[in-house]
Amino acid sequence: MSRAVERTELLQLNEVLMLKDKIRSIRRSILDTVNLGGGHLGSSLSCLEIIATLYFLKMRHNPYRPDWEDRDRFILSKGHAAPALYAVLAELKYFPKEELATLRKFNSRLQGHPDLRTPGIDAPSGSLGQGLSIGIGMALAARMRGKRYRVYVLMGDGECDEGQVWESVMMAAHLELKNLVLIIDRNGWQLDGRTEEIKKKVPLMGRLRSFGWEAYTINGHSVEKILEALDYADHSDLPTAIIAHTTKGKGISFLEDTNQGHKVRLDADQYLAALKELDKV
Ligand SMILES: Cc1ncc(C[n+]2csc(CCOP(=O)(O)OP(=O)(O)O)c2C)c(N)n1
Repeated sequence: MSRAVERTELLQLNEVLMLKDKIRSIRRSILDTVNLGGGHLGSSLSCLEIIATLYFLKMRHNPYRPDWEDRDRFILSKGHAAPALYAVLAELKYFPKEELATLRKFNSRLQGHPDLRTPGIDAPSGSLGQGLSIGIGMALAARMRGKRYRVYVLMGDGECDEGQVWESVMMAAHLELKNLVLIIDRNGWQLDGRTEEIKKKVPLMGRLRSFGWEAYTINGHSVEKILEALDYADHSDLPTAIIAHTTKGKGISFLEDTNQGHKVRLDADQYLAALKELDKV
């Protein structure tokens, strides 16, 4: 192995370690934000590593120029996980961290679901099922304008029940949008219960492949695996779907893999217990 390769690998290892540290403090910041303003705690905690890896290690973007034309685009199609996205954007200085305390307040730029008024938000979302369609438009625009930017869409597994998702899955394959990456937060829960009890999603990967996508499954809490999958997608000739297996409520034992944290504000004892645990994740 050449020295240059060794150095690149070392640098990446360093970046991954630093990001894991950051994720630990961002998880606490999400807890505090939701504790003050309310919101979807469990749904935010399940996708934090995905959003953080994209913004810190993968996407080309510039917090000082949120509307830079050549930036990679991110669409949080499961818009109710906005607290996770806001916490990452604040860490990157898209807006002051103190603003997180205004979540869901009147006149705040940080509403319960992403809004274009917020620096760093590329698309409004919240009505489930629409993000991939928006992503297709952006990816197609990049191709038509000869731009190199890539488009990342994060969707919930319950969200896959929306018919529009499958129309857009078909369209992206038809258009061979290789600059489009869909990440599915496969936490196994949706609003009314376990995904497989509400409407079977398995075989999710097989379905996506049969629609003409590149698709694979990863551990959605492993920064290394997320990064590897995203890097792999750079070389695909097809649109890519990454099914990221995650745990709803990750990091707070009494919320983990339950739906209790779907939308919750913890009481004082729970909040303190959660804080203690998050320091250990
Ligand atoms: C079109 C639409 N219908 C219903 C809702 C209400 N809703 C908010 S979160 C949610 C569950 C989503 O489940 P999933 O996509 O699995 O996300 P998770 O919170 O489990 O990560 C629903 C139905 C919505 N936001 N949009």
